[in-house]
Amino acid sequence: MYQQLRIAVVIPAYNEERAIARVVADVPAYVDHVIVVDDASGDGTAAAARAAVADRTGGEVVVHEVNRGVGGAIVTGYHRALALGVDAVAVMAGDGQMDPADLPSLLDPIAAGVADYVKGNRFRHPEVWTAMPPARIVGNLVLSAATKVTSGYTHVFDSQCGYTVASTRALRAIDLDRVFPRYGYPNDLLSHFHIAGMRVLDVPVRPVYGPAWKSGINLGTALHPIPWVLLRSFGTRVASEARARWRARA
Ligand SMILES: Nc1nc2c(ncn2[C@@H]2O[C@H](COP(=O)(O)OP(=O)(O)O)[C@@H](O)[C@H]2O)c(=O)[nH]1
Ligand SMILES: [Mg+2]
Repeated sequence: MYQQLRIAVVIPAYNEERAIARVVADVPAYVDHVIVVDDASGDGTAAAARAAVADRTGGEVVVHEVNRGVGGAIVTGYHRALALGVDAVAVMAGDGQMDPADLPSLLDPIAAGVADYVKGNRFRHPEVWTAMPPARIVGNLVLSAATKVTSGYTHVFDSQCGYTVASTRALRAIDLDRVFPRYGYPNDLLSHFHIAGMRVLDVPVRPVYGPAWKSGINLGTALHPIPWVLLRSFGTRVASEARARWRARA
């Protein structure tokens, strides 16, 4: 429980056998459910995750038979969290890039009832310019600027930050299974929330890039499919909101 809220943490994990035990162990004790989603890893992630969750009540591992992508793994975790009846669901990556000390800042606006979805913004943290690799900074600035336009949330930045908390109200307001499942997922998710009229906020979080840092994102995935996903979610959002305005007038 955190301020009267029952909390689940969803941890998407793909080939994270070395990091996953630490990530699970570091989830704060006030979190009621820890759901690790192993996205059909080729290594020992599932076994390592099972051993890690055995040490805490409310921990479980869901295993995908086939790889669905980071967004697909998060959506599986969201469905499970909704079934468990929690009030808010956080996402913390299986590679340890989220600092558990930042979780209260993400939960507070939900607990106070002033936001439906809260995400991290590493550009509001002083360490970003030294901690984040330069190529990442450039790519992120471009995608974050584009996502302001496509999602309609002009006050939101650091679109690629995966550290988030959603209220269950927000998760029920959209069709989770229609959100793009691979890289481009966080950008598309924001468009879905905008159509549903959800209040989105970003809060400073610490950028974490450890010595063993790696990512599935490269220039190839950044150039394809993310721009197409952005175009599609922009088109869908604008069309859907125009239809809603037209219906309200009629
Ligand atoms: N690369 C990759 N990561 C996945 C996949 N499914 C789940 N994940 C997890 O999603 C999280 C974010 O992925 P990562 O490649 O680190 O992205 P980045 O941190 O945004 O650069 C990690 O915890 C991965 O283990 C997948 O299909 N591919
Ligand atoms: Mg990562």
